[in-house]
Amino acid sequence: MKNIIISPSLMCADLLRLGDEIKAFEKAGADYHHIDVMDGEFVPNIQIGTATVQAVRRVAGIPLDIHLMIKSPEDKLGYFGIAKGDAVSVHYESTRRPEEALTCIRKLGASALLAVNPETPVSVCERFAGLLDGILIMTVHPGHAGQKLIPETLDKISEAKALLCRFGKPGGIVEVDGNVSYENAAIMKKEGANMLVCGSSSIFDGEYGYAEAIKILKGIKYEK
Ligand code: S6P
Ligand code: MG
Repeated sequence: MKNIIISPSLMCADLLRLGDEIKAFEKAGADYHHIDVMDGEFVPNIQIGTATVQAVRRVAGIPLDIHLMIKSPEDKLGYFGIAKGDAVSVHYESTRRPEEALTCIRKLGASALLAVNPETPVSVCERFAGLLDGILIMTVHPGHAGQKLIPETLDKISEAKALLCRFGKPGGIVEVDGNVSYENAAIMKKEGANMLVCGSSSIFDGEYGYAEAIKILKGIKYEK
């Protein structure tokens, strides 16, 4: 069975109990903590600041998956305490200097991902393929949890996988973010996604406990 990486979105967690939530995700089998950073400019919303990212780091026993939805991320990477083993995504649409951002992320020992908005073709990643450890496909518009999947984005998952293979990275990360429900996750995995951001559509919907939810998303048979 393929190894599916699970990254719960902290933005959807109970923020007043964040330390407990972090421990609960880890106990349940999460692989990363997904942290959405929004600057109110690249996206209208403002979320999860640098002090919180560093506080999460202090208690986290697994790496961070930092999704930067901020303008000119290359100028701000130093604020996040990026560490070896993390995954860090910068948006193609947010910067004129993606090479600089990706190079800096890799120098810090993290995996560098280029994120693409629903209307951005995957082909924009080709120019930067040599610097990429993966691609993040936004399956909703960045900025808010609780949105509906944009079906046209599903084809982009297999395109991202094919692009990474073409550039000699068959094990590269193909991350999907947005309305990753149990049903949509099955389709996304078939298309080639190997990293799932889990939010209000799955592990936080209250249908299962975190451990059961993660087992289902990973494709491990779960019997109630
Ligand atoms: C959205 C953000 C996401 C959300 C996640 C929420 O801009 O990047 O990471 O937190 O998608 O999940 P859901 O299931 O509510 O779409
Ligand atoms: Mg995200």
